[in-house]
Formats: sequence, C-alpha cells, structure tokens
Amino acid sequence: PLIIRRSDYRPPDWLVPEITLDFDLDAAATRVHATLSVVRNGGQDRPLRLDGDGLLPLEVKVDGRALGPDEWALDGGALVIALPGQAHVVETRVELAPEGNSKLMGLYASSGLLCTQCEAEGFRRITFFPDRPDVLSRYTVRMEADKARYPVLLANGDPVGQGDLPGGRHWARWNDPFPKPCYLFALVAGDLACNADRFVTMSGQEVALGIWVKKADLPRTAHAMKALKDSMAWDERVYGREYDLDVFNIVAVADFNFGAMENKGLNIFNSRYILADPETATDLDYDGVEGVVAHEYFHNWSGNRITCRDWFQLSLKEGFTVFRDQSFSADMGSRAVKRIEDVRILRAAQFQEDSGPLAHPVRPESYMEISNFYTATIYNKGAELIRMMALMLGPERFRASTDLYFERHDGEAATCEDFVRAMEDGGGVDLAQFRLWYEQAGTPRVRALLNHDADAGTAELVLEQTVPPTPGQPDKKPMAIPLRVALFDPQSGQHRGDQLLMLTEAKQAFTFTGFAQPPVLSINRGFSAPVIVESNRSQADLAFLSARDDDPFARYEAMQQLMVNVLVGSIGGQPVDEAAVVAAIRHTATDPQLDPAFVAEAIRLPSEAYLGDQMAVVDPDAIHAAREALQRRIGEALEPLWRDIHAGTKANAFSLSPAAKGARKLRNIALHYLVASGAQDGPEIAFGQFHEADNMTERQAALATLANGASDAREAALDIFYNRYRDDALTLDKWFQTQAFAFHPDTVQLVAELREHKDFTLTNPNRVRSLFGAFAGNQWAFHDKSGKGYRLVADCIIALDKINPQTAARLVPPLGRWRRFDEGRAAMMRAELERILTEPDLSRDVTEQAGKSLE
Ligand code: B3K
Ligand code: ZN
Repeated sequence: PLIIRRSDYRPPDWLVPEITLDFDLDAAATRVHATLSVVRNGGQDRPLRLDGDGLLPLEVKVDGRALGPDEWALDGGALVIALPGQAHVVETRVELAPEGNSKLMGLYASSGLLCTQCEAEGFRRITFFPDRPDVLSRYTVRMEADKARYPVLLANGDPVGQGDLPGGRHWARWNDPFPKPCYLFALVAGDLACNADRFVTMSGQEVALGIWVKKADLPRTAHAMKALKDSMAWDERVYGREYDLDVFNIVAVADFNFGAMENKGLNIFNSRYILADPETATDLDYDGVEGVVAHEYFHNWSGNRITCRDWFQLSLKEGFTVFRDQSFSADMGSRAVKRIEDVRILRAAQFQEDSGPLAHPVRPESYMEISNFYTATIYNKGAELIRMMALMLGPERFRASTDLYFERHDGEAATCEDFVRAMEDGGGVDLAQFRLWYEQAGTPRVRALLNHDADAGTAELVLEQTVPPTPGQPDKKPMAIPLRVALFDPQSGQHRGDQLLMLTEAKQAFTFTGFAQPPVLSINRGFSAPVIVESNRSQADLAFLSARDDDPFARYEAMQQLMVNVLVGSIGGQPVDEAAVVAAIRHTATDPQLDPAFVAEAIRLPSEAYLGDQMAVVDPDAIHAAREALQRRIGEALEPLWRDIHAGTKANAFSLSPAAKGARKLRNIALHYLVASGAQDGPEIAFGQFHEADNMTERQAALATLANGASDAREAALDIFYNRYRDDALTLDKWFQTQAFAFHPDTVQLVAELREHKDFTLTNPNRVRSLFGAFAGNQWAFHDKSGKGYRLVADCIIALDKINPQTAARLVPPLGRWRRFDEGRAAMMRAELERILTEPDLSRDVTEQAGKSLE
C-alpha cells in the first residue's frame, strides 16, 4: 500500500478557480455534471489529474468538445487528461448510487435524506477533482430532485435561485462566494423542518440561522440554537471573528462517521450533537451539543477561511479549534470542571495513543489512510500545544498573535509552521525549541524532586525530563515544557505566588529562597503542559494539597494521585493507608465552599484504564478488584454522608443552570458510593432514582449503577428503559452503551448477545460505537482472560470493514495495546490482529491500523 509522506509535498499542478456542479438527485441513481475551469500552476507540462474513487466517466469534455475514449485514462481511480494549454474548461458526467453508499463518505442516503461527507477524501467519490485541501475554488451548485421526497435542497453559501419543474420536480441553486477546498463541499436534500432564528453580527450584518431536522425532532433543537448564537457572539468578543455569509445552516443526520462537519455555511451533524431534551439527553450530552456546535462554528475561521495546505497540517485547524471550543465551554460553564474533564479525556485517549504502536506526532510525517489520523493526538494534544503557547504569551500577546495569523493567512491554505510563526511574530517570543512539540511523539515524563536545605533556608526543585521512544523516533531531544508551580508553606497553608518555570533542558534545577520549613510542591497547575509528572511528594503532602491548593486542577490532581498511590500500592500487595483517602474524600465532600460539580470530579476514583497506565504490566483483574474494594470501603465508611448528599441534592424541577448540573453530578456519585457500600437498600434507592427522575442524567446514572450488579432491579430497569426508548435511536444507544460499559461479570456474554439483538446494526456508526466502542473501553470486560472480548471486537471489525471501513478502523487501537498486557493476553490480542490482516480485500483503513499495531 502507498505511503504518503509530508516531505513529498508539491504544490498542485493545476488550479481550479471555479467549479459548477449540477446534481440530478435520486437515492438510487444521482447524476453529477461538473464543469471545472482549470489553470496550469507553475511552468510544468504535467497532465491534469483529477482524483476519483469508484467513479466512471460517462462523458469527458474539454472546452466544449467531447473527448474520445483514448483521450483520457483512469489511473488508480483518477481521471488523467493531457491538456495542451494554460487554461481550459473541463466537464465530466458521472452517476452515483447514494443508497448503496454504506461507507458514509461522499454522497449517501440516511433515513430518507441525501447528504454528503467529504473530509478528508470523500469529494472524489462524488466527482472527478483534485481532491487536496490546497486547491481552492468558487462553487456554484444546482440541485434538482423530486419535490415531494426532497422538498428542501441545501448547499454551501447563499441561496441564489429556485423553482418548480414539470413532473413534480424542483431545483435550487446555491453560490458560495468564498473559495474553498473540496473537502468543505456539502449538499443536503430531504424532508426537513427548520428551527429558524437570526443573529446580527458585530458590524450589523443579519444572518439567517437554520437548524434542519426531521419534523418530530424540532422540539429538541433549542439547545443547539442557543449554542450557535452564543458561539457566534463569543468568537466576535474573544477573537474578533465575525460570520461572513447571509445564512448559516446546520443539518442533523442519523448516520454519520464522526461528530460533525464544518462545511462552509452548511454544517452537517451527527444528530447526537444536535438533539437534546431533558427526557433523553444527559448533562454530558447537552455539553457535547454545545461544544460541538461551537467547534464547527469556530472552524469557519480556523479551518475554512484559513484551511490546511495538506493533511499533515490537520492539527492546524483541529488543535486550534479544539482549544477554541474548550475555552468557549469553559466560559459558558465552570472553568475548573471543564479543565478537569478535558485532561481526563486527554489522558484516557491521547496518552494511551502516545504510548502505543499508533503514536504519531501532532504533525505526522507519513500516512497510508488519512482517515486514521483524526486522532486524539491531532485534536487534543494539538489543542494543548496551542494552550501552552497561549500561556507563554499571556492573553494580550496571544490575541495579537491570533489576529496576525488570521490577517496574514486569510484565504490561504496554511501550515502549522505558519501558525507558530504568527505566534512568534505577534508575541515577540522565540519558539524554536517549542516546535519539537509538533515533531516528537510520545508523552514527556517529568521527574520533580524537591529538596529542602534547612540551614540555607532554600528549596531546590530538580526537574528531569525524558521523552519515550515512539515508532520511528528512537531518540528524542529535550522539549520546552512550561510548568506552573507554587510552593506552599504547610503552616500557613499559603504560597507566595504561582510561577511559570520553563523546563528546556534534560535536567534543570530551580532554587527558591526563604523557606525555613520544607514547602509543599504544587506542580503543573492547571495542567500547564501535557506531560506525566512523577514527584516525591508524600501522601501527607497530597492530602494537604487536596484540601488546600487554590488551583482547582492541582487540587483535583492531588486527590487523584492520593487515590492512585493507594490503589497501585494495594495491587502491588503493599500495606496502604486507605483511611487517608476516606478522610480526604470526607473533607472535600463536606467543604461548603466548593462547587458541587468540582466535588463530584474530585471524589471520583481514577478509572481502571488510568490505573492500568500507571503499571508496567496492566493487570485488569487486580485493578478491578482493588478499585472495587476501595470503592466499597469509601461507600461503607461514609455511608451516612452519601445518604445525606443523595437526599439533599434531589431537585424539584429540571434546569440546566450550573448549580443544577453540579447537584446532579454530585447526586449521581453519591448514589454510586451508596450502592458500592453494599447497603441493603442500595439497589432500591437506585431504582427509585431511576423511576422518579425527570431527566436523563439521573435516570441513566441510576441505570448504570444498577447495571453493575446482579439484582432484580437491574433487569427491571433495563426492560423499562428499553420499552420506553426502543423507537428513539439516540436514546436506545444509551441502553446498549450502559450494558457494554457495565462492571458486570457477564458483560462479555451480554455484549455477544446484544450483537445479535434485533436493534443492533452495523450500518449505523452510533450504534456500533455504543456497543463495541463502549465495550472496548471497558478494560475489565474487554480484557477478560478468556480472550472472548478480543474475538468479539475483531469479529466486529472484520464484518464492519466490508460496510464502513472508517468506523471499523476506529475499533482497532484497543487491540493494538497488547504490549501493555501479560503474555497470555498479548498473544491472544496479536492473534486477533493477525486474523484481521488475513481477511481478503481488507480496507486500507484497517490494514494500516492493524499492521502498525503488530509492528
Ligand atoms: N473536520 C471534521 C472531521 C471529519 C473527518 C472525518 N474523517 C470534524 C471536526 O473536527 O470538526
Ligand atoms: Zn474540527
């Protein structure tokens, strides 16, 4: 298979300043007539090469003349035409079968709609075109379709005409004045209802906003609309970025490979990131809607106005846009809790990726299939890089630098290097060493040792960094790591200010004077750098910080580390002081100054996967046993507290206020500990919450708590849930997901049965993720020592690859982590990867992921 390398980048041979697309839409047979104005780029004499994937030209014309079959050729799907001049008009006609398109790339059908997904390389499944992000064109799109079946016809840009046609047909024309790469092309046709609203931009332009969904879903679009308007106002206020078209449309579709897509003026969403109401959406779902709506909207500037030169620069738009959506959500809710959640995601997804066979730099050097690079590294680590630069520059200089970036590169296809240079030029800093963050994969480890010299009254902080070897990168250079630190005086409980230390060498010492007593180190405050810190802090120091640190992230982190130390110690058979954890939890849970949402985060035990990451060899059974035991101990020791919190956080009426959300979060964790205590009435109380809840946050949490154990209430609640929501796909996903995630001894068997359930289907990515994605993230169940979990996931990958390779490939990484497990499990995981690779006609997507996982 072909490997694409960053170093092979060459500017396009031909540019396409204008394209006109004419669609005769039909689910079974859609005809596409494309007219491209092409212009030779640079003094070369290469033929025009238009990418295509599964396309057959029905007609090829150049400057109005139909070409004979020997005047063009197909080469690996691409249409190749030798053109004599500098500029020509090229026309092609093709026919597509959207309803047969199960890959959900290109033009496809989803419950009666026709819609498109082009990023990264789906446009070549619609028409012949130079499918690369540095070819920018002005688009005019005409669509024609049956009016009864497809009354709504949408495309990018602004609507410029429409009309009726004989035979019950109609047409519409859209024009997008902004040149764009073809991955941002979109159209939608279908029977859709619109939540219509308006937004007036800071310069007084009125924008018509539309969220288009199935009619029955209209009542579930209010939160998305609010998020959209909030995002538009926020981007004006925080980045000075204004919207630039007369209309902004969003369409929700049920079958979607990803979360959403930022097509210019026509965002297309996985319906799970649009639809929300209290009956069916959890607070997490609401936050997901808000964050993804914002993310896609923010792409209008960081992604669309300035796009990527090539796909190696993907993090240019994705890392920056994730940083922007994280900042937005922090401003809309609790900054502290948002940071904790984001770091938890980073550690769960990106740190795992960075320590395994699929580790790659934020700006990769090569790929086989670009769809495999929409990763936590590109997105979440990429966002951390922007965050570090913002921290080093400070808010004013960071804003000056982003202004410079937008001004300098508007309308261009830019690179990560362009972004860093704008930070340097706008911020007056030297980021030469910092650039290594884009080049070197792997999570840096920082050892932090604090030595106290009582005679001199000094404290010396010795920092040592190492970046582990990753595939293709055996040796690493020291990185520039910004670490926010504070030294606490244990007597007064105060520190003398937060400092930003730049660790730039392999080993560096920092001396602080005026400490008669040994201070307590608070380090990587706010998670200022995406690194793993190993320190020599005692449990007493951590307990102190968990009660006193004024940086909420560091306070949370101290609590987590306290728990990790106890759990890892007990797994290793060492005597541990569980009482310290219980005391810290009691202290936190009863501190009236604290935000309940923060408390809920802080008192939650680290996940089994995170505990596995702390061990040389992951022992899923020992981790599960130790965590369950500690959970029970915490439950028992503080049982009255859990009862109090649970009773005291019962809400009267549903609200999305931060206070109400925080109360629900805390209530759910209290229920969880109460049930974990083994109290007789635990399942009954959980069932009561399940039954009485007026919102999905409490209902699903109660269901999840019940699903872990074996009680009559478990079966009853699952049945009730199923019967209530069997016709609502997004909510039924929760039913699958909750069971796949459960800490139940029979989870493997249950997942095997759910695979055969009449409501399970491989054709809907949300359903696949809710069963197999969740299961593969359930460390204890997936790594069942029978190996049955591995086989289930591998069977799913093999079957799904024939339908939707992109979604299939996303299930491979959990199997690729075999090096982290004992030889018995590792051998079984490898065997499944090898079995996958022997499948005939395996996609490039899965071949790359499984192949690299075995290297
Ligand atoms: N840019 C899209 C990515 C979809 C491509 C999937 N292969 C979603 C987003 O990051 O906004
Ligand atoms: Zn994005």
